[in-house]
Amino acid sequence: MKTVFSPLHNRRTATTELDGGILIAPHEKPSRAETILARVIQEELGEVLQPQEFGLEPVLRVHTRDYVDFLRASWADWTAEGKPGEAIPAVWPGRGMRHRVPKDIDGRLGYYSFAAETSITEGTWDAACASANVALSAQALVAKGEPAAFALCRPPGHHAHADLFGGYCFFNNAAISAQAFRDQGSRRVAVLDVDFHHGNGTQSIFYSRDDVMTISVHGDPDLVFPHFLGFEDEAGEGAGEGFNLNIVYPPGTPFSVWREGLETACRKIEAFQPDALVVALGVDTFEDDPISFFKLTSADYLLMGDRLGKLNLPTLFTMEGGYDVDAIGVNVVNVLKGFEGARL
Ligand code: B3N
Ligand code: MG
Ligand code: ZN
Repeated sequence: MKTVFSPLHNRRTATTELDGGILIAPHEKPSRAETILARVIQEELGEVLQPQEFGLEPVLRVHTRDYVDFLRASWADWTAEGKPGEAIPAVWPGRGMRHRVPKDIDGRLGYYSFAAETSITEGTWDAACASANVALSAQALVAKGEPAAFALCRPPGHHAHADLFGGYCFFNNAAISAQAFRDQGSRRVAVLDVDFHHGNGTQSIFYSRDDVMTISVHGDPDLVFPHFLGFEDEAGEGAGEGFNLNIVYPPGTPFSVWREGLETACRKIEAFQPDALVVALGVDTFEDDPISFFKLTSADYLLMGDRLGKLNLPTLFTMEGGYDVDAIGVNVVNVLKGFEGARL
């Protein structure tokens, strides 16, 4: 399987994340991508390619123009006011308030975000664009006939809504890729999110559509991020009714239980008969992940990949979460090797 990787991920070097009332060094850090790349090379998964440049057009199929303009200008707008730290939202349009875009950068940071852990920094725009190009380049490989490709995206994307950043995400790489498949002639596309967290952005973007099915298996949002979306009664709306599925598990969930959710998801995808599959691949389901509570082992990721491979669909993997840097490379490549093993 080919991997697409951009060294420009390194432009995203935030030094602050709001966690537990203090600013810590972010969990979402450059060594994550470098460790995965090293394992891809070590295990000889396949060729590693640099991304092509797609411009903003495919991004704007999913994100609003005003959000993209905000993101591009946000660091310059922040520093122009002489703010000393990284750009962190601290005020939101709460219930009963006006949902209009303020002029001031503090107001705009709140308007275009849903959480405060994710700082915007000098190179964030460059890295987010590179990450979308990585996804689109890998998508193009699959669209042109590769059975599968791995988009080693950083920053991740699945929390980003059409006009909201948060959860370490700016552009929704999985959604942008799913839309690209549709725009290139796929009639139906499925997005399966196996990250520990709910793919709230992906769900929201496709919630009223029946051409892109969204499924996420994740930790109970009553207990974990993103807290306000991802419950099992969210099935889609209007034409999209029945085309969104959330499968929720409690703390301590082992693979023996998690795989039942994967099986349910796979059966729903099989019935949908999509032309392409996008897997939002996070490995923060790992037993030693520092911010999550599932108990998957490194060996389990081989079995996860095997089941995904048995779907026998043209498949794009987009990299999402996973914060145990010592294990992230092994776990990600195990999914991809398990997938390829099922296709032999
Ligand atoms: O949820 C957290 C969080 C939880 C536990 C932590 N510990 C135990 C140190 C620290 C932080 N923070 C909110 C931001 C989470 C963003 C999740 C990004 C992700 O992986 N999405 O898939
Ligand atoms: Mg998920
Ligand atoms: Zn996650």
